[in-house]
Amino acid sequence: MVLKLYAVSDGPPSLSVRQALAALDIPFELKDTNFGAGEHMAEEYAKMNPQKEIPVLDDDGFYLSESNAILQYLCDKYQPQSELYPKDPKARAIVNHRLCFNLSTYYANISAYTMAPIFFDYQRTDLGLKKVHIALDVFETYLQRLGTKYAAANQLTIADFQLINSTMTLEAIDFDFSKYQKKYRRNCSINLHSWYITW
Ligand SMILES: N[C@@H](CCC(=O)N[C@@H](CS)C(=O)NCC(=O)O)C(=O)O
Repeated sequence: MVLKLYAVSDGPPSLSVRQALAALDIPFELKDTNFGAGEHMAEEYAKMNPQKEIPVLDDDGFYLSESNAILQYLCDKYQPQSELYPKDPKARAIVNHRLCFNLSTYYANISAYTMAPIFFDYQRTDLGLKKVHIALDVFETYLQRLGTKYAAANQLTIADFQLINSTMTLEAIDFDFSKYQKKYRRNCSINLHSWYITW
């Protein structure tokens, strides 16, 4: 049975999974989930994901949420040789680290500033902006220390999907990136463009 992905258009975690599916060349059925209409709050949806969050992957009745877990599962099950999720323990640990960093800090700090005020009753505050800069400074440090072309390696990995989509939400509000190096965002944009347009 073909994989089903419950996704919301423009939601960074949903976009990451769609980019990975396209990059790994895995056929899937897109189940467009209407966030505005609260489709993810329905009882039926909660049976797939009690957290009531989007995305959810349905692999023939095996339901998986949390986009990091979905990305890892797709690589492990469908393209185990893919360099998007390297096998070497250290290389994989760096990818896993960047995925955790995105979930705990980078996306958390950025989305609270960029997305929460659009969808919920939150304000953009100086403290929120400070937290965005903390996240960007730490990410910049990781990029400089590792010295690779992408966030976790010299090739694109699943961590880049998450990190670049978090960053993209700042671009959407015309955030001033002049303090930060452009190289990483430029490298990712070139690579991701072809996958964006295949959707
Ligand atoms: N940690 C989750 C976060 C997913 C997430 O935040 N999804 C948003 C849409 S972009 C959502 O479903 N939010 C529901 C809500 O806040 O009620 C993941 O990575 O999959």
